[in-house]
Amino acid sequence: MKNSRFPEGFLWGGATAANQLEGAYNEGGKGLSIFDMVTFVPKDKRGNNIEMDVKSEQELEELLAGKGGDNFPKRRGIDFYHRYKEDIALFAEMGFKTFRLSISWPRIFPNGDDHEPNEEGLAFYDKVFDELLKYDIEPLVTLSHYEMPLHLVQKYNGWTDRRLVDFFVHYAETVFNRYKNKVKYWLTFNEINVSTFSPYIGSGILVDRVEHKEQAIYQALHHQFVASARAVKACHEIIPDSKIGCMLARMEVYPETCSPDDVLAALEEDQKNLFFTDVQVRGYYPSYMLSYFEKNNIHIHMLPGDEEILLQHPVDFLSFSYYMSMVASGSPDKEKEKGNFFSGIKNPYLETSDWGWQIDPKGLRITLKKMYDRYQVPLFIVENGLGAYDKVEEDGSINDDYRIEYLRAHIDQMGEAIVDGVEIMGYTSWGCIDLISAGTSEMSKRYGFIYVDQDDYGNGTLERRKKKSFDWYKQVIATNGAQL
Ligand code: P53
Repeated sequence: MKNSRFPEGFLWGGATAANQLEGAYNEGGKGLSIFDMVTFVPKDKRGNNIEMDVKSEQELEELLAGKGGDNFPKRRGIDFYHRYKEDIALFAEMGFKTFRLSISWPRIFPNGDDHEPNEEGLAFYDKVFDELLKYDIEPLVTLSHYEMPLHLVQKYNGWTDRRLVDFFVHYAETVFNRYKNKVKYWLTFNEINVSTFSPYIGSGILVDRVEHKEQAIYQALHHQFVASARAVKACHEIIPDSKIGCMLARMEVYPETCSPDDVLAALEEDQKNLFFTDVQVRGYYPSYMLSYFEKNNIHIHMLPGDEEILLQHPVDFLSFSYYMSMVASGSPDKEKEKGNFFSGIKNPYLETSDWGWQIDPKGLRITLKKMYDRYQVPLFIVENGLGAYDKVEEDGSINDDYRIEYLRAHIDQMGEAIVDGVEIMGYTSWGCIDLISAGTSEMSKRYGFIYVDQDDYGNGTLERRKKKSFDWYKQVIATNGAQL
């Protein structure tokens, strides 16, 4: 299309994660993953939006003994494990150029510290990748998306233990070697910054086992940075024509007012978010973070060679999720209103989703421009979308105009950012098929172009049904974003 703002070969598609999609949690030799232990908590019993952490040894023991609840939605997912052919055919019908999925680490190494991989797990992803390639859909594969083997939590307290680096690199090399002719686009750790607010899901840490929580989190992150850089190195060696990126939950932060105090608070919030990409793209720890560590009595233990590996093997591109923006205030005792996911301050210029996420399409353009200025590497939006309640009408249709509106506005701003000079590789909308929510384990928080008949308790036929947004997105891709 001549009038498109998007470059030729732009990678349009959808994004998912194994733990929210596959189900079959105990089939094909798979070991338990951390998210297999997270139960559904009904809305009226939830403190806030994030209920995904297992916090203590005792809590984990109870869950394993079957005493901590019986609704584990991520164990069932949406049964992609058995229905991937049907689902991929629907993605192909929409014209997907790429499909983002994760490999479930415990399908390949059930305990995480095993020496030999599980052939049945490897064979499953061979079939999935072959199916995608049959339709010319490029797989975009996340190595670790909140689904590390549970055994690594039990035995090592997750990424706090340096030995995880070797286990992860062995896993990464195994899948690079196996899929080197099928997969060219890779991501290391999904939303690597998630550990700072969810240490169990981000790093496999049971917080009751550590004395200094922040110390443990940042030490675990150091191990992940090193593991990620070594994976980058291995990926380039094993698959020379590959591209491998990092992945950040991008939190664009605005000052509440133009008061310098608020501006400074917003800047410092932003630095805490950009720290992760500073390390992974620039290749070294930024001075503001070293200062933060010093002030908070955090000491990162590094081995000789760690700094070199970070510097020598930065990522090829930067990918991120974008759902909302946030507001920071410099006055600590100010009453914070509820309504924002993390900081609690409401932006009066924005509307919120049914889950209180503040919808901000222009924030996407701002964030794209800011990150491209800072890093000068290609960007990839690998998650964006609207979690909403959908209604199936009597005639079977699902009229998700609100979703179309959300995506249209964001894609439009992405187009404007390209016109502004930002280099963007692609866009994969989150949860292109309805799946289990990461944050709340709900099925009823839906993101898809494809409806899946299942409720929060696992009732339903699992039948797939196109929503109104299905045909809309199909036309977006067909016109390379010219017709929104
Ligand atoms: P759900 C928090 C903030 C932003 C993104 O989230 C987040 C989270 C964690 O909930 O996670 C990403 O399902 C994540 C996906 C997740 C998606 O956003 O809670 O990478 O796994 O499903 C949406 O609505």
